[in-house]
Amino acid sequence: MARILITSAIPYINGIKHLGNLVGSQLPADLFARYARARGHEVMFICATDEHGTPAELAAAKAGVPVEKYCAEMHAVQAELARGFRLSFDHFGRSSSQRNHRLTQHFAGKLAENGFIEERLEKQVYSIDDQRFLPDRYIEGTCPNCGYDRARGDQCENCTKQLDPTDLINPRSAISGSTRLEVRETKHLYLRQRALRDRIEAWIDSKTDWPVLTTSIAKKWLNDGDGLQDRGITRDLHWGVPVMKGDRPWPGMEGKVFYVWFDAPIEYIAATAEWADAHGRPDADWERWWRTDKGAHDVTYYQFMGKDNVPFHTLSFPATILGSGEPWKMVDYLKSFNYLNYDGGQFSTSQGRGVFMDQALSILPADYWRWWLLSHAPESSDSEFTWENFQASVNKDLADVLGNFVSRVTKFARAKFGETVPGGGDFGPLETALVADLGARVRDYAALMDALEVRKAAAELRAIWVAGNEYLQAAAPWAVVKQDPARAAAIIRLSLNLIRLYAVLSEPFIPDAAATMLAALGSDDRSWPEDAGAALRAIPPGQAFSVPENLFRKITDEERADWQTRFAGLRS
Ligand code: B3M
Ligand code: ZN
Repeated sequence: MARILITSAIPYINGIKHLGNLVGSQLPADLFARYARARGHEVMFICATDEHGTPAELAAAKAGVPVEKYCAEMHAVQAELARGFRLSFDHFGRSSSQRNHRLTQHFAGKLAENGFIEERLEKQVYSIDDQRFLPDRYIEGTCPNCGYDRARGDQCENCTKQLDPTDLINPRSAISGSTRLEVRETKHLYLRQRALRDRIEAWIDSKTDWPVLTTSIAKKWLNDGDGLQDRGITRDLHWGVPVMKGDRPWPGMEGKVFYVWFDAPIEYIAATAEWADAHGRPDADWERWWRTDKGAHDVTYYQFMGKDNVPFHTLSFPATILGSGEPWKMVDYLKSFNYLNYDGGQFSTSQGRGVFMDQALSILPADYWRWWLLSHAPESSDSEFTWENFQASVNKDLADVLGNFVSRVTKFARAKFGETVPGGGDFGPLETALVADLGARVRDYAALMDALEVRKAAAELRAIWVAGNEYLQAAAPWAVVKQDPARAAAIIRLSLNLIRLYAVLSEPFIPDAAATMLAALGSDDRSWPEDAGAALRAIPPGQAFSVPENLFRKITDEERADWQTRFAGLRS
C-alpha cells in the first residue's frame, strides 16, 4: 500500500466551470483518486476554489454583493456541482481561508529571509474615482496605432499591437469609465526566480517520466528569450492575502495583497490543513502529506491541470518551495491536458459558449458525461465535443455494451433460476479462454491507469465489457438451458460474477452505475481482481440478486437535435 497525494488545479471562483475545464483537471484527478483507492492505497485528494484576483472582485461588483459573500456563495455552488459530478475530494477548500493566508505569508517571509524577494518601485495608473490602481487590462482608450476606441492597456484587440497603458489616447477606467486617472509610484515585491533557475532546471530534468506536453512547456519557459523572469507577486487590490512577512507587517506594503497566482498553489497545502481542521485532526495529520521531515518522504504526489497552468506549476510554485529552504513535498508526476473544443469552436466562459457543469447535469446524470469526457480526454492533442459523438458513445458503449450485458444476464437468470445465483454445472474451454483473456486485459487496464493514460484505459475498459458480451454470445445460455440446465447455470453464475468485476473496474469512470451493479448483486465486495479466475467466483451460489433498473438509457435523435440547438447560443 502506497500513500498517494492528488491535487487538481483549483477552479476560479467567478462563474460555473464548463466541461472543458472539468476534463482538464478535476475529472481526471477524480478518476485517478478513485482508482488509487480501489487498489488499496491511502489517498489524499485535494481541490479548492481560487478566490482572489481582479476577476473575482469585478464579478462580485457586477452581482452587487460584497466579494466575501460572492465567494462564499460561489464556493457552495461549485461544491454542489462537484458532488453532482461525483468528484470525490477529501476536501474542497477555499484559497481565501485563514490557513492559506497564514501559509502564503509564511512562504513570503521565508523567501525574504533567504534573499529571494526584491522590492521594486514602479509607476502605475491609479484611478481616483475607483480608489485603486488599475491593472493594464482594466484601462481602456483609443489605440494610437489604428484609432480603435476600445483598446486595452495591454493590447489593442483590433490591430493586435501590444501597448502600455500610457500609450492610450483618452485613457479611462474600464471598471467605472472614469477619466480621472494619474500615474503614481507604488512598491511591489518580486520573486527572484532567475536566481533559482538552475535548481528549477535540475529538478525538471530529474523528472524523466513526465508527459511530453508537461516537459516541453516547462522547458520553453525556462529557456525562451531571456529565460526565466523574476515575477511580481504583489498587487494593489483590496481582496486577497495581505502582504506580510510571516506574521510581521511588511513596511511599505500596507494595503497590498499577494498576486493570486502566488497564493493559489499554496492553497493545495492549506486546503489539506483545512481538511485536518474540518475533521478535528492535529497538524501532524496534514503535515504527513506535505512535510518530508514529518512523514511525507514516502508520499507520491500527482498534479492534474490544463496546459495553460503548467508554467505556474513547473516554475513559479517550485520557485516558491525551493526558495523557502523548507522540506515541503514537491510534485512527482504532473499530468497536463490539451483543450477540449466545443462543436467547431472553443468553450468560452467569458462568452458563455459550450456546455457548463450545471447545464450538463440538468439533462443527463454524471456518469454519461464522465464516460464521454474521460474516454475523449484531450491528452495527445486537443479534442472536440460534438453532440453526435456524445450520442454515439453513450448509446454504444454505455447502453449497448455495458448496460445491455447487465440487463440480459440478470433478466435471463431471474427467468430461469429465480433471484439467487444458481449453483452446479461445469466450466469448459470457453471459460478458460475468458479467464485468460480477462486476466491479461485487467493487467493492461491497471498499467494504463497507473500511467495516467486516460483514453487508452477507457478503451481497454470498454474492451473488457465487450469480452463479456462475446463470451455470452458464444456460450449462449438461452440455447444451452434447454438440454443442459446445469451448464447454463454455470454460465450465468460466471456472468453474474462478471457484473461485479465490471462494477469494480468501472467505478473510477462511472461510479453511480458501479454502485447500482453492486447493489443489484447484493455485494459490497470491491476487491480488485488480481486473479481473474478467483474474481469470477467471488459471488457464491445461493446469493440473492435483483434485476437493476436500466443502467443507461439511449439518447434519441430528437433529444440530440434539441440539445444541439439549445446549447448553440450563448449562455447569458
Ligand atoms: N485557477 C486557473 C484555472 O482554473 C487557476 C488554476 C490555479 S491552480 C493553483 O484554470
Ligand atoms: Zn489598434
